[in-house]
Amino acid sequence: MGMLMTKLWKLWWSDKEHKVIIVGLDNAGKTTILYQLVTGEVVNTSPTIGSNVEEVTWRNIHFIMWDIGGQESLRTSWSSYYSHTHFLIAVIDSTDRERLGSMKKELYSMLAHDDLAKAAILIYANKQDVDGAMTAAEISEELNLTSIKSHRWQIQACCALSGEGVTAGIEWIASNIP
Ligand code: G3D
Repeated sequence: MGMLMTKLWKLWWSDKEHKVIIVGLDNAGKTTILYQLVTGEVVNTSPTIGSNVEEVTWRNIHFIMWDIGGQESLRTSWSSYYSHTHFLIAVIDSTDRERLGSMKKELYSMLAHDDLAKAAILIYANKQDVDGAMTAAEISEELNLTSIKSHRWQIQACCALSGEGVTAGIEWIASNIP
């Protein structure tokens, strides 16, 4: 009976749509990652004003992905996207040492938000192709990720231009669907 319930539960979940929001500072690579997932290709991007939304199907799992503009003036509106979010993807430009502190502040403010209390967090350390980029381990340390006990989280090094590492992140998300 237990096994049957588990199978039925998984079937029900695979039929559901899972809301994912993609956040990060402007220029981090959010839109490039989104369209890498949708089309498997790099598309020309321009700064996101408001949001882009796409449906992504990954191994029969349906995701609705919101890519939210990251310019400073738009960050105050991020919380209006939070309700019913299952997964939060935070994209970091690993070459942008100067603004990692700003991203840390945004990350911890998101973790404290009630609407994200149950969301699992995937952090992409993007732009790993660029010489001198911070490694995922460096970013993890700077962001003090090991202190996060309230949420499931994962950091994944990636290059949105080639797609390297992007799939591994989505696999982590898929494996964290209850
Ligand atoms: P955003 O949606 O977070 O604002 P975009 O960021 O997806 O628009 O990307 C911003 C710029 O970073 C784009 O360059 C994009 O091609 C580049 N970029 C995204 N991911 C990577 C990556 O992994 N490596 C490198 N080298 N560049 C990346 P442009 O020149 O179009 O502004």
